Amino acid sequence: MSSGTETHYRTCNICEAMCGLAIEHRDGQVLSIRGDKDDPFSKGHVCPKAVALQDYYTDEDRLKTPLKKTSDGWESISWEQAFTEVASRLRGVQAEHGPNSVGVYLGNPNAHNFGNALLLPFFFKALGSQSRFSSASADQLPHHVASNFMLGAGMLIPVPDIDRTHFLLIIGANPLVSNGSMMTAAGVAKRIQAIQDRGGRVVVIDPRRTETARAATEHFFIRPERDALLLLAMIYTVFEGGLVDLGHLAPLIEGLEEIQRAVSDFAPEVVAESTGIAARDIRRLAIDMASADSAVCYSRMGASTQSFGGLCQWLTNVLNIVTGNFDRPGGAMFPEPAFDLLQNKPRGKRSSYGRFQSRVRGLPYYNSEFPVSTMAEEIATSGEGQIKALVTIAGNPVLSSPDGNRLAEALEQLEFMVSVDIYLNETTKYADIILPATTGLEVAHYDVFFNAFAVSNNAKYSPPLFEKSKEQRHDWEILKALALALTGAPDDGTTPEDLLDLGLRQGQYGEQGMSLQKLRQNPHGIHLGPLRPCLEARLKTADGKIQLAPQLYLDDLPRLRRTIAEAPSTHEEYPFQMIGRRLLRSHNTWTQNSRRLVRGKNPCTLQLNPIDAEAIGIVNGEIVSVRSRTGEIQIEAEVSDDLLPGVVSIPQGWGHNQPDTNMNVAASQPGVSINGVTDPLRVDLLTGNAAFNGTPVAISSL
Ligand SMILES: Nc1nc2c(c(=O)[nH]1)N[C@H]1C(S)=C(S)[C@@H](COP(=O)(O)OP(=O)(O)OC[C@H]3O[C@@H](n4cnc5c(=O)[nH]c(N)nc54)[C@H](O)[C@@H]3O)O[C@H]1N2
Ligand SMILES: Nc1nc2c(c(=O)[nH]1)N[C@H]1C(S)=C(S)[C@@H](COP(=O)(O)OP(=O)(O)OC[C@H]3O[C@@H](n4cnc5c(=O)[nH]c(N)nc54)[C@H](O)[C@@H]3O)O[C@H]1N2
Ligand code: SF4
Ligand SMILES: [Mo]
Repeated sequence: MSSGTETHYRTCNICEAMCGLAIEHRDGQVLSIRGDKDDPFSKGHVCPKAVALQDYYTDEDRLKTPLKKTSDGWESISWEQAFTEVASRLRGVQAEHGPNSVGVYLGNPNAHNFGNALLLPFFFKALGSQSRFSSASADQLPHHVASNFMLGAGMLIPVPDIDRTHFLLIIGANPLVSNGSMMTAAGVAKRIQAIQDRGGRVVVIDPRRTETARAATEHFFIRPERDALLLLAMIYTVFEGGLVDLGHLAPLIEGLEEIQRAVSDFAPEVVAESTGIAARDIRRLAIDMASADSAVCYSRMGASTQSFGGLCQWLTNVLNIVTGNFDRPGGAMFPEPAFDLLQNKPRGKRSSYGRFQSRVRGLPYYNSEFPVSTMAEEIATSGEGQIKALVTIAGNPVLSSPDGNRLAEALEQLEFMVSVDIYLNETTKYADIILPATTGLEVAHYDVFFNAFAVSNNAKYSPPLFEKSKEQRHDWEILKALALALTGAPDDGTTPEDLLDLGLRQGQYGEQGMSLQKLRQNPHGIHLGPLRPCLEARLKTADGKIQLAPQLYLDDLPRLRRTIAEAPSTHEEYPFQMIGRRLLRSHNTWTQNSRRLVRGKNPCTLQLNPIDAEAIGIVNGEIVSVRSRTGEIQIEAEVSDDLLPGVVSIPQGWGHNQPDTNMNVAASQPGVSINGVTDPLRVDLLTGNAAFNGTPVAISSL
């Protein structure tokens, strides 16, 4: 190492995997970014996106000072002016149209920034609006609703104990590319290989032969949105074979008989044709899972962002429970994080599911939010309670939410919009004021959420590598300044570090000396041990029981049962079913402004099976039209037998070709937005989650 070169250790904040990084730097410049082999959790794993963190730091397109839209274009204004104007405009709208006329949309990076997580409550309290939305309802909402009703807390999430299991059943997730979600497990590929090396099995259920499917022991194609049927038939088989084994949780389980009754209509023979999986395979899967030394079913985006996302996540838990694999090593387990979001949550206080219905379409409110699928109509539909102003915080819903074009039209109707973001992009271009935040290497980091989904217990704090410049503000500073400007309250000086330290000291490792100072002394992070059975102590239901059969799930079964008789696609006009996919070299909509990540061949293609391509006369590489009820996009076709016939796949997070945006690198490989053809009317009616998967589309040559 040459003189003056230092190594900084931190956790990557891009995705959920919590990879430890070792960053060599000198004189304010990054020399290299590698996996930190001494990080006890990630053990040196990284993906190609980690290296791009330096690009966002140096990115010339990134905004640094507040911008105000004027008739002559964007004008730089001072922070003081920005905060005063934003507060007075928001209060003005509320004074005229009521407190709920200001909407807020939170995007995914909020979950990767502890300053946002800890300061947002102050901002919300100051604003006093119930019109809140987030990307959670285009993502993992069904997981939270299932935990809320079964375990008493939406944040009490079962996580696959991937490092000890003997049988991993993956439904609708592609962790080899996504690096795991609601399963924080840096280096998933190695962990999946290790299951097979120790004589265990990995089975993937997916309409596409994914990267994960290729690495698994076995893969079954399934028709989109039929996973709940498969799960019911597996649970049926467990009862049929007398294989129910509740293990140590037996005294805590309520509702076993109701489950047995509920699954009695769903024998494997009944669902085989509909799912596309043979009855004997379904039986074998269920029996193998029930008789494995330990086993766990893990279902994710493919099983959540679909019309039966709520049922899928409930039934995933039920399957893990009835096979004796809940809260047990090798099964679905519960992390005990050092900063515990459930620390002060009393028993018997479930979240406010359905306390309100959305104004226009009556979708359920959950955890103080309405589903994002209803945001555009709540802005565009006049009447009492209409949203007239919007705050977006680290979100790009024009590209990320269903029918983004319709949302863009709605944004144009707003009286006022403000965005806290790092770019002038497809969403923030509609704002009147953009408040740019620091990001990545300029920010301190601690994972308050992903430690709660991690496959072992760990804690790690990363200070900023580079000090932000004087003109810049952190997200949390912006949120706090807005809260103070809205209320006129004085600043009491609270920082996210103060709140983090308090939580660490009050948490379950506090007595053993856990604190922010201790984490500062351990820059690689501290391992706190493997997951342990702990559910009985962590349960938050009023009676301390696990509710296996909450009524609202039983009531949703007839809606699912009706699909058994339906053909795979019931739309003559739109005969294909579209699903999404993720790409290793991009994260959602925002990482594409790194040149090293968007080099090479266009990855944003429509994949379709050769049988389908031939039937409609499409050749590989051709630009084709994809049409749905909501719109049309044009995209390059990639013919591949990885897709089930009748199903087509398009990546999410693309479409950086809009005028008036300034992500110039991203524009060199723009791709197209899948959400130009997704449909906000397609939701899981139980949770309100967006049903991206299975969108009916038509494909044709241009
Ligand atoms: N069709 C389809 N749509 C999908 C999905 C899908 O699979 N298919 N996936 C869904 C999922 S899982 C998700 S999570 C959502 C994501 O939806 P969003 O959260 O709306 O989208 P992101 O691309 O994560 O947007 C991040 C925004 O934050 C900004 N940003 C990045 N870092 C920072 C920061 O440090 N501070 C601030 N203030 N801003 C920052 C970026 O510039 C960008 O504008 O998309 C959903 N949409
Ligand atoms: N590289 C990269 N990593 C990421 C992200 C990224 O954009 N890029 N985004 C991050 C975010 S925000 C999230 S939420 C996670 C998501 O992490 P994952 O859940 O692993 O995400 P996907 O890769 O979208 O996997 C969904 C899978 O479901 C399949 N599928 C679609 N419809 C169905 C269906 O009806 N049934 C079944 N069984 N399968 C179906 C798809 O083919 C796909 O393989 O990834 C995170 N990690
Ligand atoms: S897998 Fe996720 S956390 Fe790890 S380096 Fe890649 S983007 Fe960062
Ligand atoms: Mo997500």
